[in-house]
Amino acid sequence: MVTDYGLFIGGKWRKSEGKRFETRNPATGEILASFPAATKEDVSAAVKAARGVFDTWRRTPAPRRGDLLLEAARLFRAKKEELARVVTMEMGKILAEGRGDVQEVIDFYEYAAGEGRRMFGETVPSELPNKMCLTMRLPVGPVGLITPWNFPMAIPAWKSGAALIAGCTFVLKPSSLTPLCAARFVEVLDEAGFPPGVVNMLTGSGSIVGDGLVAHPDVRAISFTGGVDTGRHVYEGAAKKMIKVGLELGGKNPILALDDANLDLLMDGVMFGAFGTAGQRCTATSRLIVHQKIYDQVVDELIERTEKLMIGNPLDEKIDMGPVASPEQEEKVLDYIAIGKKEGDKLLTGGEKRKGGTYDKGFFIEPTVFGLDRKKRLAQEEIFGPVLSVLKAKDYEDAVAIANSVKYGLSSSIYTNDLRWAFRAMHDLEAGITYVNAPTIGAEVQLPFGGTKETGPTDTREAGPTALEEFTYWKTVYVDYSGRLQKAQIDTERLAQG
Ligand code: TXE
Repeated sequence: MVTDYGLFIGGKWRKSEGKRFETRNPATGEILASFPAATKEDVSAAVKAARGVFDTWRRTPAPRRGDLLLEAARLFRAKKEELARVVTMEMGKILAEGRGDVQEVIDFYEYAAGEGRRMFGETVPSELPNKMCLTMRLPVGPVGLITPWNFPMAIPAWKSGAALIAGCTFVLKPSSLTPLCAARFVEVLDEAGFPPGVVNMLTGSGSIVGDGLVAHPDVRAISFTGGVDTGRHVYEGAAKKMIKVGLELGGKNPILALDDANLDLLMDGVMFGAFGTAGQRCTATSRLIVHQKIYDQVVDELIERTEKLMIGNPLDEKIDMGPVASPEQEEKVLDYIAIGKKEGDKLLTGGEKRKGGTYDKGFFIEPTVFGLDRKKRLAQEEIFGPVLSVLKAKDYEDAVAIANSVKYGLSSSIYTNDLRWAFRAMHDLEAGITYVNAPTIGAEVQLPFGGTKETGPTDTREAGPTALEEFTYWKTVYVDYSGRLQKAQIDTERLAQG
C-alpha cells in the first residue's frame, strides 16, 4: 500500500495545499509513496517552527543534545535492515550499499553526539593584568539542509547531526527522487524525542522550497550537496544574506595507476570505485589514469572484470550493480555515452541500456569503459553513472597533470608501492581527499570531507571535527576582573614605557 505522507513541521505531519507527487522504485517502476510539493506558506511555517524552538534548543546543554543523538543512533541501529531496504528500493543501490548508507547515519550520529562533550574553545592570555580572554562556538540559528538522492539517509544525517549538536534547529529539503528515505529518517528522529520544531522536513521543488529556504531571513546557514550549477545558484543566494554556506558539488575523481602498482589490488579498487552505486557517488572513480607500461594489461583485465558484473534488481543479494536513479539520470548517462561514441573515443565495453524482460521496467545501463584522450568531454565532465574513462600517462608527472586538468577537486587516489610517489601525490593532487592504494570512495565520518576548485568553497568541510564550522560562529569574550577601566592598546603602551 502506498503511504501518503505530509510535511513534518513543528513535530507533526501536516497536510499541504501543494500538488502531490510520487516516488518510484528505479528498478521496477513500482510506486512507493506520495508526498506534497510544499508551498511558500509551508516554507514559512517550517522556518517559523525552527525559529520558535531555537532558543530552547541552543540553551539545552550540548551533552544533553548529544544524548538525543545517541538515542537516535540506537534506533537507527535497531531498524537498520528495514531502512536499508527502503534506501535500496527508492534509490537503486545494492542492498549491501543500502546497509552502508544507514550505517553511516549510525556512525555519524554517534560521532556527533561525542562533539557535545568537546566543542572546545580556547582561553588566551590578555595583554592587560587581571583580565582573561576566551573563545567559544555558538550556533548560527535555524538552518536549511538541501540534500541529493545518492546517499538519501547518510547525507541528511551528516548535515543534521552536525547542525543538531551545534545547537541549530533545521528544515531538511530532500531530493524529490528520495523523499521516502528522508521521511523515514525524520520519523526516527521524532521517535528519539527531539523537541517539536527542532527537526522539520519539507518535500518539493528546488525553486519553491530550496530557493525559499535560502532566501528566508530566519535561515542562518545553508548546507547543500548536489550539482555544480544548482550549488552556484545557492551560493549566490546565500551571499545576498551574508550567511554561511557549505557546498559539496561532486567530482571527476581519478585513480593514478603507476607501473609498480599491485595489479590485483588496483583492479579490485577500480571496480568498486567506478561501479559501486552505479557510479553515482560524488567520490566515484570516473577516470583511471594508467602508466603507459601497464596500460594494455590493465585495459584487458578491466574489460574482463567489467563484463562479469551482474546487473539487476538491487534487492537481490547476488547482484553487483542496480539501476541508475531516475529517467533523467538514465538520459544524462546515455547522452554522455553517445557523446563518447561521437567524439571517436574508444568504447572498450558496455555502452548500452539493458533491455528485455524485467530490465524494461527500470533504468539499467551497462557498466561502460571508454579509452580516451584527456581533453575529451568524457574525461572532463561529471557523468554520475557507471561510465569509466581510461587515460594513458607517460609517467608520474604526466599522470598528475591529467588528474589536475579538470574543474573539480573532490577525491583522488594513487596505486603505487613506491613511497616517493605516494608522498608526492599527497601534495600534488588537487583534491580534498587522497587515497593511497585504495579507491576514491570510502570516506569515514571522523575525518573532514570536502573538496577544492569547483567542488565547492574550501572554508567548510563536512564530517570530522570540522563539521561544526558550517553551523557555528566564533564568539570572543573578554573578562576584566581588575575592578577598573583598563584600555587595551593604550594602557599596554604605558606598561611598556614603564
Ligand atoms: O541535482 P540538483 P540533481 C550532480 C550529478 C547529477 C546532477 C543532477 O552530476 O547528475 O548533479 O542531479 C535541490 N535552490 N549531483 O538534479 O538539482 C534539489 O531539489 C535550492 C552531484 O538531483 O543539484 C535537490 O534537493 N535547491 C551530487 C538538491 O538541490 C535546489 C549529488 C540537489 O539537486 C534548487 C547529486 C534551487 N534552485 C547530484 N534546485 C554530489 N555532489 O554528490 C534544485 N535544488
